[in-house]
Amino acid sequence: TVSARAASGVAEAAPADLDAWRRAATAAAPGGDLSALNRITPEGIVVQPLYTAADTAALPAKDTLPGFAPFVRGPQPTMYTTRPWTIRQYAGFSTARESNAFYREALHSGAQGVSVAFDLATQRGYDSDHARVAGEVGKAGVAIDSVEDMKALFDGIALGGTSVSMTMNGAVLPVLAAYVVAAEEQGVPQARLRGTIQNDILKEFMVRNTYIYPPGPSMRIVGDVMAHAAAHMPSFNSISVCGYHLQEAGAGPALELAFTLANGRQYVQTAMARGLDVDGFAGRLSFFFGVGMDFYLEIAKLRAARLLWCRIMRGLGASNERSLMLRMHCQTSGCSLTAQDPHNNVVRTTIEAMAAAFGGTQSLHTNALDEAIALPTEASARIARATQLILQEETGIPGVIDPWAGSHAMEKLTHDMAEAAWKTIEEIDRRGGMAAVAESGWAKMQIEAAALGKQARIDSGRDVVVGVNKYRSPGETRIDHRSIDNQAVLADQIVSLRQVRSRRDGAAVAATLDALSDAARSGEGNLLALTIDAMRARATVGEVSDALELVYGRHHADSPQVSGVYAEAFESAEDWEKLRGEVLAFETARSRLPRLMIAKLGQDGHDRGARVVASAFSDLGFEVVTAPLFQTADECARQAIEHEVHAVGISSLAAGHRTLVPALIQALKDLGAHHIVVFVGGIVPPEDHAFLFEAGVRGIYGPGTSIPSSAKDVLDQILKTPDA
Ligand code: 2CP
Repeated sequence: TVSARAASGVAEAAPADLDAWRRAATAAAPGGDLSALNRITPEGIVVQPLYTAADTAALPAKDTLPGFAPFVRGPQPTMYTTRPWTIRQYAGFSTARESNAFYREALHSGAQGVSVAFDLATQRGYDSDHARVAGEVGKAGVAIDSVEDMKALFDGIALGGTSVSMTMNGAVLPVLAAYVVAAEEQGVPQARLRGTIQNDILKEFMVRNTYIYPPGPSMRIVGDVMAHAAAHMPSFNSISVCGYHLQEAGAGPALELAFTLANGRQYVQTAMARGLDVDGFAGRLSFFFGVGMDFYLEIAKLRAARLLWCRIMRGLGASNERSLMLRMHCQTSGCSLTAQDPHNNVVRTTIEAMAAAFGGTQSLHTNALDEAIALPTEASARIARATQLILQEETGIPGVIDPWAGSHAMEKLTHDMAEAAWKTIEEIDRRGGMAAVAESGWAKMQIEAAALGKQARIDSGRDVVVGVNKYRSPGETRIDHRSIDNQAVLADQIVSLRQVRSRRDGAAVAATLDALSDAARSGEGNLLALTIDAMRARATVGEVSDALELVYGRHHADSPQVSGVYAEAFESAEDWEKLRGEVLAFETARSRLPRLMIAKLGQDGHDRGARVVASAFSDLGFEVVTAPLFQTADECARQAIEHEVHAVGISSLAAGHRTLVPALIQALKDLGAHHIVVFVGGIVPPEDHAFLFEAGVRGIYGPGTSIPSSAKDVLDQILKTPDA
């Protein structure tokens, strides 16, 4: 009988008969086609419905141990069993004093490290009192102008004991130097500093856009930071090579992995070309990945990252174990969060955090549930932190090292992910290496094409986002959010800048800044060491940036737009044709196609949304002009008029909309262009909608809005407005 067989265990122990399973599964598969049960990811990775020993028999790296090369199972032999990952929440807003209070409370309540978010003015190397940044000071991060601000930021936080991560790239020199001097004045020498500086400029040129100088000088700066840290800051990670932003910009996991590792390799080669011994600095390279909702593939990605980095570093002649070992920070995916039904974001973040822990991360940021809407509140930040504390202290997850090891599915997916990424790395090599493909725009185009495909799959319902394109809630869930009084922060910063400038020895500051410009010009000396001198003398972030800009200039990017990808991936022919028909009807009514300018204002360089919208609108038949980044409202208004557009779409992701959008509408009016329709997309809290509509905005399209529906609305709004 069945029960007798079960009791004896005979049936359970019988060898797997794969052919019998295939026959049974084929009979059950739709249309009798077993391959219909495979999922093929947009990157071409096949996810099978079942994995067996047959899938893993030939895999080379399936039976390794943690703490030993190639480190697939983690960099430490004991992993979380002796020390869990670091709970490190990225935060910062308003003034240094307010951010300091937030960090102290977080550390008191379970956070284990600090991660500083700087405002866009600081990231782009402007002092708070610069005319270009008035709307952004203290908004999406903390405003730091000088060592005095940095000292206030870490007041009461022992810099020798707490590891601090700083997300700084373009203005890495003055910010890291201010940190070194603030620590020095706390009595902590450079040699004892623990922490990480992002210092990953290549991905800035690819997606994040907070570069300041052109690529060549920017790479010298990266190299100078690495060289200085290798010589004087042995416990400090001099770079955090980022995949996170690539994923946020639209890259799938294999593309994120390939570009990140290739960027990392480029930095190693740059440092080696300057004569640094690879094993002298490589142990302090660190990585940073995004973790999205594709659970198995995200775990596989993190395991594959370590495997490939070990291969790459051996190829570069590294021999020290530490140099071969990839250590990473992870952040749950911001772009997987939704403004609709925001409480669902806690679930998404928990699943992503589990993937990061199963993938063996060293440090983790979990997003707060309101991050698709605004900066986290105290309450949402607390839930985000607790998500990690619960995983660490209630679930037992940290008690088993790399528990997915030996799973046929996970080992095969790790292998397939590594292979897919490796193919792209080989393609990069054929195209002249990472610096070349970052500079030519090829890398950016690959990411953008992936983003457009994803957007079209969501807009046409093929990729499900619960509460957004399926199971939408009939009502709207309102939640509290944090808002920053930007004018008050600005006033504070202006006072402290005045104090700093009035108390210092002006001639001494000028001498240090001249020395910096000279070193930039001659190529001699270490720019970080010289900047530490300047910041110690109380130069400001803006002055150091100016001293270098004098020699290097400011970089202006110009990247071509992807076309046709959105149209190709959009799957609802009926909706598509309907909208195309309306665009053509518009052309008949107005004797020309609808023309739009898609722009970003101020220092907000997060342009993924803007570029996706521009490309998709263009596929829909609009004429689209993409404005250059970093414009003032006046500059943007003039361009809109020059290009004779019907409408300007502003993409705002850094909370500058309350200041910058009304300024644009005013500038258009002042120039007599009342007829140009202004709409806004991006992160705009519901509380700000009435304010913007009153200022004259005609449409607001938040995260989750389908592009065809916003396009239809824009067309209607233009038609309601008399033409110029
Ligand atoms: C750890 N240690 C152990 C073990 N685990 N020792 C023995 N057994 C173990 N099981 C040791 C480590 O070797 C290390 O000492 C120390 O404990 C700390 O551990 P860690 O693993 O190095 O952790 P960490 O100090 O937290 O550092 C983690 C990273 C670091 C990843 C290496 O670079 C980091 O914190 N990165 C964070 C980056 C970040 O926050 N980015 C924010 C981006 P030793 O050091 O002596 O070996 S937000 C960006 C936003 C989105 C934006 O850009 O806009």
